[in-house]
Amino acid sequence: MPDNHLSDHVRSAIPASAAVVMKGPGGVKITYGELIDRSAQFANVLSGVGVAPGDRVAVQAKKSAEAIIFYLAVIRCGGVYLPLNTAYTSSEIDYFLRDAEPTVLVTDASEIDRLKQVADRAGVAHTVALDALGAGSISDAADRASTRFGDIERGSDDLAALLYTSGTTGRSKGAMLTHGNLVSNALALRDAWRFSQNDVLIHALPIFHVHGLFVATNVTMMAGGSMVILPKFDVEAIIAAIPEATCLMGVPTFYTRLLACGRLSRELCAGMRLFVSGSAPLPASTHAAFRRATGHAILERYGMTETNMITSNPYDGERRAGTVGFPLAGITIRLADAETGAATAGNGVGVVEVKGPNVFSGYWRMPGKTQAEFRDDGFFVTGDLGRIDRDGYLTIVGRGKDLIISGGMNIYPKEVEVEIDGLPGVLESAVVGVPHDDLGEGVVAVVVPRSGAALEPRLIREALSERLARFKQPREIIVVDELPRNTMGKIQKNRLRHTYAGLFAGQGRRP
Ligand code: MCA
Ligand code: AMP
Repeated sequence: MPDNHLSDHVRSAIPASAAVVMKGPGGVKITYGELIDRSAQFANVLSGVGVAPGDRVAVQAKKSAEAIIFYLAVIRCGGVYLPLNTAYTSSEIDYFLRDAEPTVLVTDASEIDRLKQVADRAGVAHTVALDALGAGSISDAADRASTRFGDIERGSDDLAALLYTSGTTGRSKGAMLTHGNLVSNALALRDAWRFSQNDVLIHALPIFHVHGLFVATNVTMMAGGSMVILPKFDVEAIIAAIPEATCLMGVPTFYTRLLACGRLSRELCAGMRLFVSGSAPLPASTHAAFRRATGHAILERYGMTETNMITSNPYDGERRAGTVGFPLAGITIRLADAETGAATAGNGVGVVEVKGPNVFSGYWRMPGKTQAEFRDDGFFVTGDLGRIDRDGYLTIVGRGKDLIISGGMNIYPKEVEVEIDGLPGVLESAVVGVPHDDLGEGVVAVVVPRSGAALEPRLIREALSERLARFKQPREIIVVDELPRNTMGKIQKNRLRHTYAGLFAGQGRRP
């Protein structure tokens, strides 16, 4: 049975070896010894202000070495880490704070005046600052705290993190992840991907999702390897980091942008041993082009906020383009009919269901929704449609859920539709994802005005910018007289996807 705490594992790394190397402004190198000491200081501050086991600590902070250390500190003091996308607007933050009732909110110093008001109204006791350079009121307090901290004991089933994921009903749900979920998945991935203390991971993902926070960070720390932290994805910075690194983890957009820059070569990537892709489907053509350019077969894996990572292509053996490989150690998957739950026969398509130590313990304060997503025998229904071939490789062929994935970010159309439908002059709307060369899918809103109303896409766009994070905002807004419906009166989103399929054709990354 693995030790419960991530920090138990982190402690076994060599104290003098680099854990986190932050590039860019505020660049800093932190050893494992310093990571343990500094996280103890943060943990002392958190305990000092009353963070008790199970209390939520919400963090909407820019990416920095200190932010990663702070995450470890929350885990060490028994708190529940609640990361928030830095793109979220005040109105989105308001919902999360009221729902999760955290004891502490950490925000960037430049946002503290605005967010403190939101936090105060939501009853958050402490709002503190941590900026991109790792400075701020929480760092100041940590400077004065002891570097010794006895980790609060937590069981495998105790909560470690709460990650919000939007829902098909438009209301975000907090996925409750336990210490057991995080530790078991990190160990499974570390072993599957052969991570060791010799690894140097280029970390260019945001740290508010499972991918950048758990997959990248936990796996590297569990192995005692180093992370080269880039503030965000940037082609030039990645190309500069590759010669010093061994691994990269990214969403498909990372790989299409790297290929488009034309500077990848076998020589450049000679010291790299692994490129991982996930969070959205990696086109087989990208896989092939990357192999031609670098000699490396990208390893594609599949996961979900509620389940951490579920499957992975093999480290040794064929990494089959277009597939997401096999279940990780200790995890079982099966395919079933979405409605009846009956097992899918042969190599047919069914909804992917999963069971194992990786699967979350439920949605925060939503027992009904939790129950609806689990089968009686404990399998979690992912909502993804898959097929398993004769050799056991899983392919994700589509989604049973109404979800758009743009540049690896999830957008639930319902959430956007609710906002558009609430605007004056709007009768109804339908939001769909259509192919986009750079982002995989681009968001399109098709809007019907009320009789006699004239709708201006520009005004809709302006109104949404106050309410929704930028990545959720439609890239195109199209006003039409009516939406296509089937005989039951249901909007036919497939027809809309078909009609607007070419809307972003030939559009790579916007200048
Ligand atoms: C930024 N913008 C986006 C996105 N990102 N719009 C749509 N989709 C996006 N993903 C907005 C910006 O606000 C900006 O708005 C405009 O698009 C252009 O930004 P650009 O400079 O092109 O974007 P970027 O800053 O380079 O970011 C693109 C990115 C980034 C590198 C693909 O979105 C990213 O790092 N994505 C990774 C997300 C991730 O980690 N997903 C994992 C979650 P304006 O033009 O108005 O200024 S899924 C997960 O965790 C599960 C468990 C799993 O399986 O992994
Ligand atoms: P999230 O809700 O952010 O955790 O996103 C999880 C969803 O991302 C999954 O349910 C899938 O629909 C999708 N996803 C993750 N990895 C892959 C992949 N390799 N291929 C296809 N879809 C993926």
